[in-house]
Amino acid sequence: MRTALITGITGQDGSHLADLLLDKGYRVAGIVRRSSVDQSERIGHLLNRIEIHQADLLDESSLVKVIDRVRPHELYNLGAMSFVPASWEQPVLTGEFTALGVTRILDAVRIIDPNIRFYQASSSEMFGRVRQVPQTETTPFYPRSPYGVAKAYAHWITVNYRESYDMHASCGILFNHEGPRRGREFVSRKITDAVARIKLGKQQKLELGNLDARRDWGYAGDYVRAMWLMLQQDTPGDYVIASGRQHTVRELCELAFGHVGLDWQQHVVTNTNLLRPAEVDSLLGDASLARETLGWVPEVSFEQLVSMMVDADLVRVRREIAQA
Ligand code: NAP
Ligand code: F7E
Repeated sequence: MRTALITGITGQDGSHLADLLLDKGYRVAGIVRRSSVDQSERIGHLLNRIEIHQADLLDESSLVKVIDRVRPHELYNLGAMSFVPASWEQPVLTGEFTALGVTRILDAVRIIDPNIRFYQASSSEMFGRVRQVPQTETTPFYPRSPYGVAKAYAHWITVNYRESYDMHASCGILFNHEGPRRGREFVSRKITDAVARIKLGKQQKLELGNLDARRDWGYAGDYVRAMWLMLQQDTPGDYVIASGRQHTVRELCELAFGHVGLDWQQHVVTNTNLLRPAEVDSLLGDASLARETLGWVPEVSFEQLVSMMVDADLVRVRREIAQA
């Protein structure tokens, strides 16, 4: 039986990846940082099938102990401070979690067993003010937030450990991916949650920032499959994972409100406080390498993704109303 260890298992991607690996017959262990409250909202359905270990990306000795205890064949490093606006509020902490945390975990792997296959969650935010359209594995980075800068460091330290210590370490340069488990502060979920609440009479208006931003959005369930595929290859590598289609935030609003028969323009108001100090205006990925080498193709379209998210939020908000 193969064993996988996941950091960030309580997050959107961690929960989807745990679902996928359990389906494939893996023993799945997850790292959670200590908290005084329950963090298992997304993995509640898995708690009797996975192992949970406490450790923190800020504390290398805790990582060494858990890796030694679990002895995984594959380690997926998904833990990070992942909300871009928060990275301006806490730039140093973002660097500690999202950048140096990766050195700590790579070093823990090197110490315990350098044969463990390692996945690093790199991000399209590294492309920032884009140097090429569409973006590929060779497009130069120009990050536009402390988060993007931290991810660029994390990406290169992973490449460096691969080259220095001959480790099977791969980076997935994932473009935005969403789903019903997405955190509610991210724009897709903020919109679909508001659509459900407005439709059911619990909210009137939705405040957003930059409606012109363009993103290449996909479904998280499709994207975690790419992570797994990278670690099944004989040789490690870096892959862009993207849908190859781009939409504005405005189009996302139109589609989500339209799905329940509402006119987005009646409900959305812009608030300049939600604009970022430096914006990533436009991202569009070219996943040809992943398609050709990994055989990866996304299955859920943007339209299906938005409908899926609105429908899930409608079910949840209806349930909350019934329980109130
Ligand atoms: P998410 O929902 O925000 O989950 C982040 C996870 O990291 C949570 O489980 C969180 O645990 C954990 N974490 C944060 N700080 C930690 C620490 N100090 N020690 C241990 N764990 C810590 O993010 P996601 O959307 O699943 O994304 C997964 C990874 O992919 C992240 O690295 C993100 O930056 C990257 N990424 C995401 C996207 C995307 O569009 N979703 C695209 C490219 C790259 P708590 O529950 O304790 O907060
Ligand atoms: O913003 C605009 C905002 O916060 C998308 C993370 O998973 O993907 C994510 O980062 C766009 C931006 O995601 C609001 O200005 C407008 O242009 O959903 P988001 P993100 O910043 O692209 C990358 C790939 C990651 O790696 C990150 O971890 O939407 N926008 N109005 C807004 N965004 C938010 N959050 N809230 C608004 O009200």
